Amino acid sequence: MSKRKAETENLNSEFCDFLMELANFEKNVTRAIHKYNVYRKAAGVLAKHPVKIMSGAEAKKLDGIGDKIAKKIDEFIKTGKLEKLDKIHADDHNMAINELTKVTGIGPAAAQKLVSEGIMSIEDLQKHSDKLNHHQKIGLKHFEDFEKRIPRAEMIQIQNFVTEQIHKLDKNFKVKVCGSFRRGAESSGDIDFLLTHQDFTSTSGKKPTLLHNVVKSLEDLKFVTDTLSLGDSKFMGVCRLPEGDDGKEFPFRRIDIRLLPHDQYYCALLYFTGSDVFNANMRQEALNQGFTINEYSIRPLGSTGVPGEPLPVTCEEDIFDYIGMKYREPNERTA
Ligand code: DCP
Ligand code: MG
Ligand code: MN
Repeated sequence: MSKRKAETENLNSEFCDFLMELANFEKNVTRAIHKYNVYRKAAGVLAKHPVKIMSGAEAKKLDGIGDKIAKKIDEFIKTGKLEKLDKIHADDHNMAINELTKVTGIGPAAAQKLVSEGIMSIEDLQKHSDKLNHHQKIGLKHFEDFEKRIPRAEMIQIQNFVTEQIHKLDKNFKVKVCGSFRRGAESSGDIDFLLTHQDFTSTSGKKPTLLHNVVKSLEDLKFVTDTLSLGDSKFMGVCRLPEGDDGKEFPFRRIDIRLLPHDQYYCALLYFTGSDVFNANMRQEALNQGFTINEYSIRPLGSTGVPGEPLPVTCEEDIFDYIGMKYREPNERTA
């Protein structure tokens, strides 16, 4: 329980809120992913900081907070607002793009195109759903439910429901919930399952039926209700728990399931545990140390920058060790 405290008690939430708003603006509107990462990292660092920040100078002492963000913190403390955010809010175009990207399947590029065609709101989108692909249509259909956070208690119910079903199918599956849940979050935006199977290695050939069978059985139970995309190793979809004894219906939830060969399990576990900002920072640190990490492997970079063979990995700690980084527990991987 105490391990999760960092994610629940945030004494700097006011700053985090405006930093996250700026981050989303950079991601969705200006499409400056680097700036997005900088704001997200700063928000993550402040969220974990155990005391309330009283000035920009104080914030600047923290890792990941530079001059520009320190100035914004001072401005916010002094005036209670940010001029940059006021300007963003005053621009309908920006606000519409931000709004449309809340629909799963609508990325920044699609949102900008829709807005340029005059679609300024979710309501407009409903009138023009012919412009959307299958994924986006499902996203729109469940827009309200997908905006709701999933409480940790329900995440545990989903974890147990799915794990039990998969083990009924085949006991040799390993089932792990990753994402924000594994980082200890009190609520999550979706649920991320990572699967591996005893007989499945990266050299044993593709096992296309393994994941398809899992999805099929969850559909048969009426737990999985929609498929957004399904490949041999990745399923994105929609699920809902059966109603409880009190007859109350659960909201529809976004579910992702990935299947990886077990020799790639720990790189996948690290990747899917995130956070996305933590991953970006760790990948950069790996490059600095002459390695390249992705969701499948860690490989040394030769003098020419060409990656070598994947290194042996038997746990997450191994990956941190290779690049000389101190091990971080999942709940410490916010930024
Ligand atoms: N991921 C990543 N880079 C991305 C997207 C995802 O490294 N651009 C990794 C890290 C994430 C994990 O995949 O933690 C799962 O992605 P989610 O979008 O589900 O993010 P979270 O589970 O972290 O948060 P949420 O509670 O919003 O689902
Ligand atoms: Mg998630
Ligand atoms: Mn996800």
